[in-house]
Amino acid sequence: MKPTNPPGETAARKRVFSGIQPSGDVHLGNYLGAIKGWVDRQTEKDNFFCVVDLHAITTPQDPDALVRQTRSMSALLLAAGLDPSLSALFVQSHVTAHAEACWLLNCVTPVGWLERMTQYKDKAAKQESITTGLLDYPVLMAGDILLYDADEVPVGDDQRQHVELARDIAQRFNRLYGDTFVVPQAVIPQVGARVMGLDDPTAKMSKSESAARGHAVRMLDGPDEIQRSIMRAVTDSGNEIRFSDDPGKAGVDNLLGIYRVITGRGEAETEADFADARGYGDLKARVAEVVIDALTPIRRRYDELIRDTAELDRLLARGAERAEAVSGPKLDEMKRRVGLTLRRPAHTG
Ligand code: AQP
Repeated sequence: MKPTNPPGETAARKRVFSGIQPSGDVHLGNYLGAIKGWVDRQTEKDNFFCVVDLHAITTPQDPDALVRQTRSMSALLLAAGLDPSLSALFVQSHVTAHAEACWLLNCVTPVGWLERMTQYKDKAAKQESITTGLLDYPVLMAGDILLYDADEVPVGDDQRQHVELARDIAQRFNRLYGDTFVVPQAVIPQVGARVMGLDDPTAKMSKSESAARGHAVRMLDGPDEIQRSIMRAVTDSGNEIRFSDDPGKAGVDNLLGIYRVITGRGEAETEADFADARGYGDLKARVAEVVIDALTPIRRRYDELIRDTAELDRLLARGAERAEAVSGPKLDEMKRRVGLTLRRPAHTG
């Protein structure tokens, strides 16, 4: 059962699913590449957003920190504007269908498909011992998406390959067992889909690097910290402030991209805004200003929300109930399709 339209509305709203890991510090890349789009379009869609703690444990996590970070991430998404009356927000491990769906999908996914994933290869190269969980990360993600019959998966550019894999898995399951899943589409923003590190504009801004000095603006940084990070951003030895594909100008291009997504200005308008700038110092100062203006209200709302953990937990429980109402029947359908229908008798004695 898919559409959940408000009364009076006829055409089914598109179903949206996306997730974010409660690991490391959330940064400007996560905000501009994913979270901002979720918030801006939530009135038009039927939304499910998930704090993916099962994904987080594919790399080692401190157990107490994981609990704290799962709440913290949830509070941050609400502070950024996710509205629980429009969007179901829940924790992945609260809805057991996700782990079960992953197993069923594992059994139709060739291991070669997973070994080809760029993110797996990058992360595996940095670790001495690679877990099965890390390899299986994209199948768990496919389960997340397919359980909700999501039409759209709004993500940053780094997740494009994983959404394509979810499509391949859906199509293979549909072929083997009959039409079961909607084949989802990745929705990737035109600008902001790959925010680059401030210390190295050739590599994407990343959670695992965000503790490193000068790499990222973290969503909960205060104004001074934001200002310091942006003023230190690596640029080049020139002085031209314009968008460019030249790898040597990637730092300036990145700063202009950040400015453009936050202000909603077009490319030409953005360049015109800096026509009177006196060098890169001016560019950085103005970019810092718009970032501070965007993140300060979010940080203030977060400080309030994180104090009331009981209310936060209640909201997440309500989100999980809404998620279960959709994913539970879908998991039953998957089980039926593959032949897991033998009922266990109520009594053994
Ligand atoms: N630099 C980025 N620019 C634009 N979008 C980004 N995303 C991540 N980095 C950038 C998008 O943020 C969403 C949530 O990310 P995640 O936590 O699920 O995944 P992630 O890719 O693990 O986050 P990081 O920052 O890259 O952490 P590391 O490097 O530790 O794995 C996703 O939609 C993602 O595309």
